[in-house]
Amino acid sequence: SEQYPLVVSTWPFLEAVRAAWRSVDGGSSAVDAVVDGCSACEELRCDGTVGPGGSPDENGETTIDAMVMDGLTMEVGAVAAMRYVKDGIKAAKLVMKHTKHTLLAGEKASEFAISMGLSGPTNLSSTESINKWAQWKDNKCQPNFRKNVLPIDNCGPYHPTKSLDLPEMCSNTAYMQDIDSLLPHVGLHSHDTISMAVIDKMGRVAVGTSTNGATFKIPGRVGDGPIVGSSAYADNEVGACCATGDGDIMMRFLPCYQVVESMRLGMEPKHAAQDAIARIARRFPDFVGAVVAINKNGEHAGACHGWTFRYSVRNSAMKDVEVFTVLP
Ligand code: SD4
Repeated sequence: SEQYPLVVSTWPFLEAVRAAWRSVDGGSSAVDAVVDGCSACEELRCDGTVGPGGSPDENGETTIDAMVMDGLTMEVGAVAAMRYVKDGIKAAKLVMKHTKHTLLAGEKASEFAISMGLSGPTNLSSTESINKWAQWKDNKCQPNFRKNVLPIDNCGPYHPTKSLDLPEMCSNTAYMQDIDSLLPHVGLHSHDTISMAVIDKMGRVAVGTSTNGATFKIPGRVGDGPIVGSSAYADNEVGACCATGDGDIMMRFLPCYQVVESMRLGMEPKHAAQDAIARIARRFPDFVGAVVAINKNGEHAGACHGWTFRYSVRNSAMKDVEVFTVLP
């Protein structure tokens, strides 16, 4: 069908989508194209929140959550809170291809990745991540992810995602350009995660995710990135889904599993995406997040809550990547 191949990604990560498109248009498998696309984002350090040198945790360290899923075989590989190795999506693929496991975590994930030939140990900090952390650390009232603890200097307690009017800020282009100066909060930037879906020329579907997770998270925190069915899900029989947003909330609902299963039962991508987001919003009205759904016909649709979402699409009918905007 002329709907294949197809590449879809959260946010306007144009270079990542172009890299995946070159790969899949050249005949690569959906899995390999997803790895090429997400690797491009890691190398470019998309947004300063993917790959090395992004979002530091409470201790100032950058770690990586990543996952890849093959919708043909239903194999998954993932790494969580991986330290000292910059190639998150490649590490995830090594777990998928060379182990019977699905998810490796922490330093042991790093040891595995290095043993399989990825470079490391590497210091994942950058000047940018160190400065960002130092500024946060110096602020006695710094917002953080701890709750039910005595606030420092009576400054808290904080509810990070509640302290900002995100939809308004997202429609403000200054916010997009100069995120750090406007963000007194922790957690989500406007686009902290690449999650990508590809359908290759043979109609095989794959998804992948790579992220540094939430900024100033408690060390050890694992988000939705490496959780299958949460940040992404693929099934050749149906299609795929990619998610971004507040992983601490979203991973309780497996929104991407929900989207794919709803499409399996006959829902259109748009309805499936909206339904998955609505299920979360009913219980957590303040949550911030988005999903993008694709079916096997190459139809795509997004839904979001608490912010304006943008996702990228490339297929053979397009001259270059196109960006779609979804309003909450
Ligand atoms: C996380 N889902 O670790 C990621 C963050 C994200 O847009 O997607 N931000 O919670």
